[in-house]
Amino acid sequence: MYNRILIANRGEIALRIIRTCKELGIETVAIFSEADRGAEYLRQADEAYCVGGVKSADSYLRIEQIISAAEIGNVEAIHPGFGFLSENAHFNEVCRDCNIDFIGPSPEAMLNLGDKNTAREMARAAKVPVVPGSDGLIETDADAIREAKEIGYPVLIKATAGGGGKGMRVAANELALKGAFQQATTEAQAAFGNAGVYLEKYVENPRHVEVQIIADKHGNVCHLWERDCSTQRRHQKLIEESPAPNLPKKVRQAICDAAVRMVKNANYYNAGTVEFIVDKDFNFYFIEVNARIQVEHPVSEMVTGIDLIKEQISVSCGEKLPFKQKDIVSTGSAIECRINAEDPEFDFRPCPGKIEHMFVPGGIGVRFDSHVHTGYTVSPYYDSMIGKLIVHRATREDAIDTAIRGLEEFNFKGIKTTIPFLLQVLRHKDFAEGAIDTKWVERNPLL
Ligand code: MV4
Repeated sequence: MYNRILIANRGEIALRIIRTCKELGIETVAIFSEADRGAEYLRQADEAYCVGGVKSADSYLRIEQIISAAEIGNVEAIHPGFGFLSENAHFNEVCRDCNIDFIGPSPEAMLNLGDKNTAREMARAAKVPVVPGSDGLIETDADAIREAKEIGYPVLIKATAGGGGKGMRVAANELALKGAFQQATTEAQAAFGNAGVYLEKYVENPRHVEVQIIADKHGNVCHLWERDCSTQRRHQKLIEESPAPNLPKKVRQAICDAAVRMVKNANYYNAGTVEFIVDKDFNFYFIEVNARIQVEHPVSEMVTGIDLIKEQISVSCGEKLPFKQKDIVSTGSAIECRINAEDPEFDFRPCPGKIEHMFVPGGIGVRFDSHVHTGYTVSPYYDSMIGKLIVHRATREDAIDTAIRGLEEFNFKGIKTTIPFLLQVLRHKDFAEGAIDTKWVERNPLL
């Protein structure tokens, strides 16, 4: 096992990783920007180095500064967390060149899966269902029109370098397609430096179901069942849960099996998530692979009892997975609510500032993953997520009740949070019925 690792991240996930390292007897080196200097969570690390200014581009994204901290800190590995450099294949490769283990997949697997059209072709090769669509990238207007006629309208234009909803456009007919194709190409070039786009049949109001994977470097791949992340707004997830409500047992098994096939075929190791959309008839289609630990990983930890950060670290240093698929049992129901410093009454605008006072829930079945405290100042420079309330109970009904009870127990003074909005969703009959799809929030302008 490693003696010492560097955490190339900040806030909640940095603290989450430090906590597991402590339990494993691994020393930790943290990095911080000028905005995070002096933050309480950094005291939990054994060492901490400043890597630059308040902007992410001047600190958490500066590869040479992070590698310098890793050299000075004498670490054997870097955990990238999520966001920032976590899916940057170049950083991954630089780590390898510097003889530092990147706690994640190989740069090659990351590069292949990072290209959505390539990932889609890999899914096809692994007999994982993909949405009917174009064979490869679309080069011209005429290409687009011919393919769309075959697929049937409406079609969705996706940027191959996109993902997470970036660079997508719906076209309802041939006229709209011509304009949308040109726009999508231009936008993709500007945003990603890659103009490649492909077409898919547009699936109306799908659910978002994703499968948590953990794989070692010896070819062993296990899934930790699925999460439903349909409660989202403008591609920002708000609530995630496991198991997915109302998913027929056979479909659940088929999605999890498909995710394992996908990852095995890609020679992927470490933690990853295979994302699917599910239509109203429970047809499921591969969307993309997220080659990192995700924000919502705790719901899978709660239902399986597996510490995913621990397994990431141990497979990274070459250990075999300590369990077999049949040992991974999903028990009860877990729900995660993301608590953001945003004002839901004003279009979820970020609300940075000082937390003058805070009270945090606890009790049976309650976990709060967060780095904030009374007196903490939420910075305007980073993501507005300040913590995650995760509940785990025997049944989904009880989990909803505990989540509501927990959210009601919070008391934040000084900043606005998404808690009132989360409560409205959890109290809604559609949520109780497990009837939320990815367009639900946009169709229900609450508050
Ligand atoms: C789709 C789709 C409908 N049809 N593909 C958005 C994020 C990206 N990961 C894939 N996304 C979608 N792909 C086809 N062919 C609808 C979405 C989508 C979505 C997917 C998952 C979670 C939330 C979403 C919100 C809007 C649209």
